[in-house]
Amino acid sequence: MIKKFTFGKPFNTFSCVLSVAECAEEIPFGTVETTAPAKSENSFAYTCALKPEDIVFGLGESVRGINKRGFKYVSNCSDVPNQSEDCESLYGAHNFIVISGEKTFGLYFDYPARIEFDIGFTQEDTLTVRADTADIALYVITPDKSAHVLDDIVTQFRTLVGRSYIAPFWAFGYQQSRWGYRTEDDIRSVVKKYRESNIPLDAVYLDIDYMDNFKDFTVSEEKFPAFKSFVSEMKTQHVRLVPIIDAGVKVEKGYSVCDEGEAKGFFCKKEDGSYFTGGVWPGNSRFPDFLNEDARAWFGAQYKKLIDLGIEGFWNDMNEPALFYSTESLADSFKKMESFKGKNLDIQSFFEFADISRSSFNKASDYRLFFHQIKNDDGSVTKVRHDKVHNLFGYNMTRAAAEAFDKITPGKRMLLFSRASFIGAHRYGGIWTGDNGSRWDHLLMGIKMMPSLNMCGFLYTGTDIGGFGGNTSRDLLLRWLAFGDFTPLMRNHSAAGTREQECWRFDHPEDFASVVGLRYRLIPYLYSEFMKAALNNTMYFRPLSFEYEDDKRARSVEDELLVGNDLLIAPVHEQNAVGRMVYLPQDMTLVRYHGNAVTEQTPLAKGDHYVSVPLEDVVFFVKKGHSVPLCKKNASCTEAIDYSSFDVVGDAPKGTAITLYHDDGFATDVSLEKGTIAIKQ
Ligand code: MIG
Repeated sequence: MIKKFTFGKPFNTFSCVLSVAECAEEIPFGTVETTAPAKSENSFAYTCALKPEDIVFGLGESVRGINKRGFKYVSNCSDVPNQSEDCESLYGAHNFIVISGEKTFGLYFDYPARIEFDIGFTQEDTLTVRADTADIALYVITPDKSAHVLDDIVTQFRTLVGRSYIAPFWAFGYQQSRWGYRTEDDIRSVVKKYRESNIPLDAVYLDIDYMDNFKDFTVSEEKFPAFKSFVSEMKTQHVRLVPIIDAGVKVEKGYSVCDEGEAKGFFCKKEDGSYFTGGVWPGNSRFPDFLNEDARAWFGAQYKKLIDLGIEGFWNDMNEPALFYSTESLADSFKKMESFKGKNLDIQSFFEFADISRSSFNKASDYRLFFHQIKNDDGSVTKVRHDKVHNLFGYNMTRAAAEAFDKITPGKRMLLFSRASFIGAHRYGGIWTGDNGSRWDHLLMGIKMMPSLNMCGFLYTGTDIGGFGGNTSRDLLLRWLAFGDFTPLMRNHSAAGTREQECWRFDHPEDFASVVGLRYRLIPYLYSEFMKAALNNTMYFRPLSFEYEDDKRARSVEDELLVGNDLLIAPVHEQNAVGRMVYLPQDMTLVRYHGNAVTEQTPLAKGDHYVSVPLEDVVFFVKKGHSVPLCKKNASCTEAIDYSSFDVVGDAPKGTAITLYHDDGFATDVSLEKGTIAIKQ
């Protein structure tokens, strides 16, 4: 049951697709205090008590545990190049939580600006959600069923916010990226090495260097003299190229995207009506007004330039939006620096001086300098200051692209994912989890983020495998790939200047061929479970506690996940570990994959087990009585996956019918009825 409570005049975020009637009853479970907006900050506060055994799930892309208790999180889409466990905000704003305990209920705060979730941080027995203005729609969701209440609440919520984005089949293959590929030949040699090493590959990413001077929707002729034929050359190798699109549009006379956007008034303006200018990769840039539907349609139409060259997928970046500086903050910095000139600096003032140049990065005051022109139903326009709707910017950039794809390539799925997001964006694209580092704790952080993202509708998601910042190592990359085998987006990505981390660069590339190869053996199962999750509004990754709700041990497990209906994974995430303790919430079969083959299937009883996992092995578990199909042979790309007959792992009685979801991988018109096939063993 979903109850809606409205405070003030909420901004329409379009995150919900169902309209729920206003509830006249008292708010159940908690209390809301509001104060007149003029009076103070924190004019909205929802408070409820937490019992010691309560778990709080949710918040999508955020740091720390699957259980969010004990910390404060702030939904405020942020460019966080050095994310760590103490970051209150990451790139996404996903205001959905579920409190699980004696009473289990979900809360969704539909609100487009900064909002704070104090989950037993200030006081361990209190949850408080605070926002600066009391214009909020609050949805309270209680279970309709008596069992699997967490799944039930999530499905109700997901029905409220609409079906998740579905990626094309090829985007379930292994993908290689690096900020640093410059030319056609760079990419050719990456692909060649993958093929030579028998490590499968389906896509290579083009980071900002493919563009002409970082100008969106251009391709550098110097680096890619014949882009269109290069795209098709790669496609004959079964590799798709996926270019990046940044939110900032370079200010340059004669650059059509800038000229047109300015002429049509589609960029964000300041109070005085002049255009806002911020610095990002292209230097001085304009920011498309993605909250204005005409601007959105216009920006979306630009993607056609690359689609016409054969491109079938994009990643949208820098759309928090990230701002290295604005004209105003830069002037301010210079003024401050000037004031230090000629002074005899003491060490304190030296530190202040040294901090000035970086103080313009993603500065809160810059987000108050520009406005959106929101079109109302009657055609009138409401001007809204950016900070009041900040968390909708990246979401609407993704929406701009997805809505345009429907027109440019009707009926065909495109790959699309974004860095910044809000609930609602999950209908238009996936997200990746942004700039992590080549660190063991970031591998674990990614594992823990997956179920929370799924709760919020983001199913097509994954981490930068191997780590984005810093230098990866062979062991870290192998362990990360063994987890990445199960994430719908399986992409290895790294930052410019870090150690190159394509799989074939490391000793014994055959070990990588086996670990990545397993992904391709499993894709029929993984894709099928993904599609079921998308079409049934369920989760692909679940914490153990969702299924084994009465099992106290299961409720505390944070580094194991259920993948679909049949599998459990317990990734190794510690340096030097040669195995790990695994808690099995029921009897299961341990499946070991080593050297391109299943080498062990051992039944294990419910309980704790020490499982040895050498670096080149992948181990996963199949529920007792279940079986999972594996392709008989390795495939070098998704197109080569053979669906004609399968091996199975697990212990379902012989002859048990196994069905899979399977389709052409491209059509947007999908349904479980149409896609279900019985497989041959
Ligand atoms: O300021 O395009 O998160 O994946 O490689 C950095 C360069 C901009 C941030 C993205 C990252 C990408 C990088 N971008």
